[in-house]
Amino acid sequence: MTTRLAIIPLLTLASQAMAQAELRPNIVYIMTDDHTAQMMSCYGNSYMQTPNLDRIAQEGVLFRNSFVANSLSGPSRACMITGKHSHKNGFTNNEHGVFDGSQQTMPKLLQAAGYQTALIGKWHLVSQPTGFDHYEILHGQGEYYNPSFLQMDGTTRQASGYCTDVITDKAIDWMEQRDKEKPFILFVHHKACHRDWLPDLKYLREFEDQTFQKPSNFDDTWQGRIAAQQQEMTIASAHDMDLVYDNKVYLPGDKSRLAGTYLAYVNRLKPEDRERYWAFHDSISCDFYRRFPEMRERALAGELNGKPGERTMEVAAVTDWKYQRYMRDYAKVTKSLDDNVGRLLDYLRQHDMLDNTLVVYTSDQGFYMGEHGWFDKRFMYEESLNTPLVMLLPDGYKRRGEIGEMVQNIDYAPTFLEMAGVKVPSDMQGESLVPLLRGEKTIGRWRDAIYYHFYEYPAEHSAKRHYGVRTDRYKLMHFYNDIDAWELYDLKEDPQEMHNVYGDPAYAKVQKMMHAKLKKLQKQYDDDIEEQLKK
Ligand code: SGN
Ligand code: CA
Repeated sequence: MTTRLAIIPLLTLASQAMAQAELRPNIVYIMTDDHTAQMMSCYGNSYMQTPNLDRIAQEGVLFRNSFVANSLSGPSRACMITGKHSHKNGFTNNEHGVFDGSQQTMPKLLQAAGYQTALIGKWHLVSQPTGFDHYEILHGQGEYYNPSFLQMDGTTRQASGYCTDVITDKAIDWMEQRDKEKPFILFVHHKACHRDWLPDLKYLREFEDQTFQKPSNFDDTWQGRIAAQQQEMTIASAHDMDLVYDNKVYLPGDKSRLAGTYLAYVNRLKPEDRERYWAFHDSISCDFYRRFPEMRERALAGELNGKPGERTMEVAAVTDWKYQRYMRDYAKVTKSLDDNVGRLLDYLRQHDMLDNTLVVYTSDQGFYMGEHGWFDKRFMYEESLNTPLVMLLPDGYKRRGEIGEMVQNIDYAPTFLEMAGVKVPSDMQGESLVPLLRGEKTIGRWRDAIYYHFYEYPAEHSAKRHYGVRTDRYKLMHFYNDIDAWELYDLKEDPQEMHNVYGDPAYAKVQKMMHAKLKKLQKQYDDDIEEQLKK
């Protein structure tokens, strides 16, 4: 009798524990590089169709106001795995940092809680990954063609194929051989759609008949915005957007700032593939030289620029041509990405895993597709502050459709931890998205502003250092270091951020309110930049 009585509670406890373990969802986290919402049809854009990403949004949730804390690869990744802003996780920029892998991270906490943890693809944090049972990572930015992967044993192995396919294959292989009794988190980090947008050869001819419509602020002259005037990320500039490397206009012997890098990437193709590559791109190069015979030398030397408003007809025509090439290449690369997201979803569906798996699709930041005349990111203006975020939710999370609350990439770590039943450490700065995913009412309880800080200057593209605050309607930014310039935008009246209203008496109250919000967030997140600037 006593024995039976003792056994019952034990059994109950065991089954409770099993039920708990079963509730812990798997997490498939797909993060791309430089993929922007303007190039996703589920965000309502018509440049291209992304049916597989749309599937996620239609069956799950789409975050309309999703932002990064620092619009650059390494820093964004560090924010994501630590749940902390850059000044706290220590990885503020790509060029001078090494991520301190001894610090607390979300993968480590999940691993300690019994999750299997794996990472495939771009890492970009310089130090070796910590907290992963398995990893295979690209070196730095990685390569599109036959990419090399650093293995856990320190050796490098070159894979055969197109990077986006290879990363997906490796992700699926890992899921096949994992311990099926345990929950897992799998980080699938693509190189696509990062510069220099080298497409899969099967898509060389895709989008070639499409003419992309330039954004209406393509010819922005950056009035009232000093940092914008001084950047080096303009499509029109042959120095910033290299005719050879970026636009793939190359005839044997051509030299440009980045021609060597371009050839090294293309030469990774196997000889027969290289032939296919050149056969197509020779026709593009010939098209350029037929149209603009006079411009060749200046373009290759990076001298073709023409500030907005001062562009000759010819420079404007070259710029339009470059824009079409840029958009087509980016779209081709993105098409492979969408296909491969479809492959992963199919795998999860075929293995009946979707009920118990959170699938996240996001990017390390947004990107300019010609807005303000630009490519690249870095600035706190909308297109690069935003990052796409769509999720398929496991059972028990009933929210569907669009979510309007402002969320940030520092929120992912607390979200995954809470879903896994792991206590969120109090020093994490992000907020768990779980209440939003459960469909709970958050009115008056969700954040009303986000904080941003970008550090990588002086550096490529010359985007000045800046920090700022954004609410649902306004944005205040301060550019510092070798300038001292404030900008304020009314996003309702001026969604394209063309009119800096800082100092405009009509916005005096808003300005004061936004300064107060900025101070509050800097205090909350413990960023003492303003103190440092006073010294
Ligand atoms: C490289 C690119 C830049 C890009 C940075 C950061 N230049 O340096 O255009 O801004 O990466 O990108 S390239 O000549 O090497 O292509 S990030 O997404 O990794 O932060
Ligand atoms: Ca990036």
